[in-house]
Amino acid sequence: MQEEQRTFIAVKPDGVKRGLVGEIIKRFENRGFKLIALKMIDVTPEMAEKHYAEHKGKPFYERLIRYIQSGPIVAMVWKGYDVIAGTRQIMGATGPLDAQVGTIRADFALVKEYNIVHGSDCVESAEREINIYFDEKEIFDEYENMAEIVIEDLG
Ligand code: IDP
Ligand code: MG
Repeated sequence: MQEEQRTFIAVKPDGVKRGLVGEIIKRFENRGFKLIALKMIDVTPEMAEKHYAEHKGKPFYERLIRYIQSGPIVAMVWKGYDVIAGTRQIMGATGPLDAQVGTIRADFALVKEYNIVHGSDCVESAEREINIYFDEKEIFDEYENMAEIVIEDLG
Protein backbone atom coordinates (compact mmCIF):
# COMPACT_ATOMS: atom_id res chain seq x y z
CA MET A 1 0.00 0.00 0.00
CA GLN A 2 1.51 3.33 -1.06
CA GLU A 3 1.57 6.14 1.44
CA GLU A 4 2.22 9.86 0.96
CA GLN A 5 5.09 10.93 3.18
CA ARG A 6 7.65 13.69 3.71
CA THR A 7 11.36 13.10 4.15
CA PHE A 8 14.46 15.09 5.02
CA ILE A 9 17.26 14.93 2.43
CA ALA A 10 20.61 16.69 2.64
CA VAL A 11 23.41 16.99 0.13
CA LYS A 12 26.31 16.63 2.57
CA PRO A 13 29.38 18.93 2.45
CA ASP A 14 31.33 16.59 0.14
CA GLY A 15 28.41 16.51 -2.32
CA VAL A 16 28.19 20.31 -2.33
CA LYS A 17 31.98 20.69 -2.79
CA ARG A 18 31.98 18.23 -5.67
CA GLY A 19 29.18 20.06 -7.47
CA LEU A 20 26.65 17.24 -7.22
CA VAL A 21 23.65 19.23 -5.96
CA GLY A 22 21.94 19.38 -9.37
CA GLU A 23 22.66 15.71 -10.12
CA ILE A 24 21.06 14.63 -6.84
CA ILE A 25 18.01 16.86 -7.19
CA LYS A 26 17.57 15.65 -10.76
CA ARG A 27 17.45 12.00 -9.71
CA PHE A 28 14.69 12.63 -7.16
CA GLU A 29 12.74 14.87 -9.54
CA ASN A 30 13.06 12.28 -12.31
CA ARG A 31 11.36 9.75 -10.06
CA GLY A 32 8.42 12.15 -9.63
CA PHE A 33 9.07 13.18 -6.04
CA LYS A 34 8.15 16.74 -5.10
CA LEU A 35 10.65 19.24 -3.69
CA ILE A 36 8.83 21.29 -1.04
CA ALA A 37 11.71 23.03 0.81
CA LEU A 38 15.37 23.81 0.10
CA LYS A 39 18.14 25.91 1.64
CA MET A 40 21.95 26.00 1.92
CA ILE A 41 23.14 26.21 5.52
CA ASP A 42 26.07 25.65 7.84
CA VAL A 43 25.14 22.90 10.30
CA THR A 44 25.67 24.08 13.90
CA PRO A 45 27.13 21.75 16.56
CA GLU A 46 23.66 21.57 18.16
CA MET A 47 22.01 20.56 14.87
CA ALA A 48 24.72 17.96 14.19
CA GLU A 49 24.34 16.37 17.62
CA LYS A 50 20.55 16.29 17.40
CA HIS A 51 20.59 14.90 13.87
CA TYR A 52 23.01 12.07 14.67
CA ALA A 53 21.98 11.37 18.29
CA GLU A 54 21.30 7.70 17.44
CA HIS A 55 24.98 7.20 16.53
CA LYS A 56 26.45 8.71 19.72
CA GLY A 57 29.09 6.36 21.15
CA LYS A 58 29.83 4.63 17.84
CA PRO A 59 33.45 4.63 16.63
CA PHE A 60 32.66 6.90 13.67
CA TYR A 61 30.49 9.39 15.64
CA GLU A 62 33.06 12.17 16.26
CA ARG A 63 34.21 12.07 12.64
CA LEU A 64 30.59 12.13 11.44
CA ILE A 65 29.87 15.25 13.54
CA ARG A 66 32.97 16.97 12.09
CA TYR A 67 32.10 15.86 8.55
CA ILE A 68 28.56 17.25 8.54
CA GLN A 69 29.98 20.64 9.69
CA SER A 70 32.90 20.67 7.24
CA GLY A 71 31.12 22.96 4.75
CA PRO A 72 27.60 24.03 3.83
CA ILE A 73 24.91 21.43 3.23
CA VAL A 74 21.87 21.71 0.98
CA ALA A 75 18.93 20.81 3.20
CA MET A 76 15.67 19.75 1.57
CA VAL A 77 12.24 18.36 2.26
CA TRP A 78 10.77 16.04 -0.36
CA LYS A 79 7.24 14.72 -0.53
CA GLY A 80 5.60 11.84 -2.35
CA TYR A 81 4.26 8.33 -2.26
CA ASP A 82 6.68 6.13 -0.31
CA VAL A 83 9.25 8.93 -0.60
CA ILE A 84 11.27 7.64 2.39
CA ALA A 85 12.00 4.21 0.90
CA GLY A 86 12.11 5.65 -2.63
CA THR A 87 14.78 8.25 -1.90
CA ARG A 88 16.83 5.68 0.05
CA GLN A 89 16.60 3.33 -2.93
CA ILE A 90 17.89 6.11 -5.21
CA MET A 91 20.68 6.96 -2.70
CA GLY A 92 21.78 3.34 -2.24
CA ALA A 93 23.28 1.58 0.78
CA THR A 94 25.49 3.56 3.18
CA GLY A 95 28.82 2.37 1.72
CA PRO A 96 29.55 2.66 -2.02
CA LEU A 97 30.63 -0.98 -2.27
CA ASP A 98 27.34 -2.15 -0.74
CA ALA A 99 25.24 0.20 -2.86
CA GLN A 100 23.89 -0.99 -6.21
CA VAL A 101 25.47 0.50 -9.31
CA GLY A 102 23.21 3.27 -10.57
CA THR A 103 22.51 4.65 -7.11
CA ILE A 104 23.96 8.00 -6.00
CA ARG A 105 26.34 6.47 -3.48
CA ALA A 106 27.62 3.74 -5.81
CA ASP A 107 28.06 6.25 -8.62
CA PHE A 108 29.67 9.09 -6.65
CA ALA A 109 30.78 8.20 -3.10
CA LEU A 110 34.43 7.39 -2.44
CA VAL A 111 34.08 5.72 0.98
CA LYS A 112 31.38 4.88 3.52
CA GLU A 113 32.23 7.87 5.77
CA TYR A 114 31.85 10.46 3.01
CA ASN A 115 28.81 9.35 1.13
CA ILE A 116 27.43 12.52 -0.48
CA VAL A 117 23.83 12.45 0.67
CA HIS A 118 21.58 11.90 3.70
CA GLY A 119 17.98 10.68 3.76
CA SER A 120 15.67 9.91 6.67
CA ASP A 121 15.04 6.21 7.33
CA CYS A 122 11.45 6.18 8.72
CA VAL A 123 8.44 8.44 9.29
CA GLU A 124 9.46 9.30 12.86
CA SER A 125 13.05 10.23 11.97
CA ALA A 126 11.81 12.20 8.94
CA GLU A 127 9.57 14.40 11.11
CA ARG A 128 12.30 14.74 13.75
CA GLU A 129 14.96 15.71 11.20
CA ILE A 130 12.66 18.11 9.29
CA ASN A 131 12.03 19.90 12.61
CA ILE A 132 15.79 20.25 13.28
CA TYR A 133 16.40 22.03 9.98
CA PHE A 134 13.14 23.73 8.96
CA ASP A 135 10.33 25.91 10.28
CA GLU A 136 6.95 24.75 9.02
CA LYS A 137 6.55 28.14 7.24
CA GLU A 138 9.62 27.36 5.09
CA ILE A 139 7.89 24.27 3.67
CA PHE A 140 5.78 24.64 0.51
CA ASP A 141 3.40 21.74 0.93
CA GLU A 142 0.58 22.91 -1.26
CA TYR A 143 1.50 23.18 -4.94
CA GLU A 144 0.70 20.27 -7.27
CA ASN A 145 3.40 18.57 -9.32
CA MET A 146 2.96 16.31 -12.34
CA ALA A 147 3.12 13.07 -10.36
CA GLU A 148 0.18 14.18 -8.21
CA ILE A 149 -1.81 15.21 -11.27
CA VAL A 150 -1.14 11.81 -12.91
CA ILE A 151 -2.11 9.89 -9.76
CA GLU A 152 -5.32 11.96 -9.47
CA ASP A 153 -6.20 11.42 -13.16
CA LEU A 154 -5.67 7.66 -12.93
CA GLY A 155 -7.71 7.46 -9.73
P1 IDP B 1 22.61 6.09 6.34
O1 IDP B 1 23.16 7.47 6.04
O2 IDP B 1 22.73 5.18 5.16
O3 IDP B 1 21.24 6.12 6.95
P2 IDP B 1 23.61 5.51 9.00
O4 IDP B 1 23.89 4.14 9.50
O5 IDP B 1 22.42 6.22 9.54
O6 IDP B 1 23.60 5.44 7.41
O7 IDP B 1 24.91 6.37 9.31
C1 IDP B 1 24.90 7.78 9.23
C2 IDP B 1 26.17 8.22 8.52
O8 IDP B 1 27.31 7.89 9.32
C3 IDP B 1 26.43 7.55 7.18
O9 IDP B 1 25.73 8.14 6.11
C4 IDP B 1 27.94 7.69 7.04
O10 IDP B 1 28.28 9.03 6.64
C5 IDP B 1 28.38 7.47 8.47
N1 IDP B 1 28.65 6.04 8.74
C6 IDP B 1 27.76 5.06 8.94
N2 IDP B 1 28.32 3.87 9.18
C7 IDP B 1 29.64 4.10 9.17
C8 IDP B 1 30.78 3.26 9.37
O11 IDP B 1 30.69 2.06 9.61
N3 IDP B 1 31.99 3.87 9.26
C9 IDP B 1 32.12 5.19 9.01
N4 IDP B 1 31.08 6.02 8.80
C10 IDP B 1 29.86 5.49 8.89
MG1 MG C 1 20.62 6.94 8.81
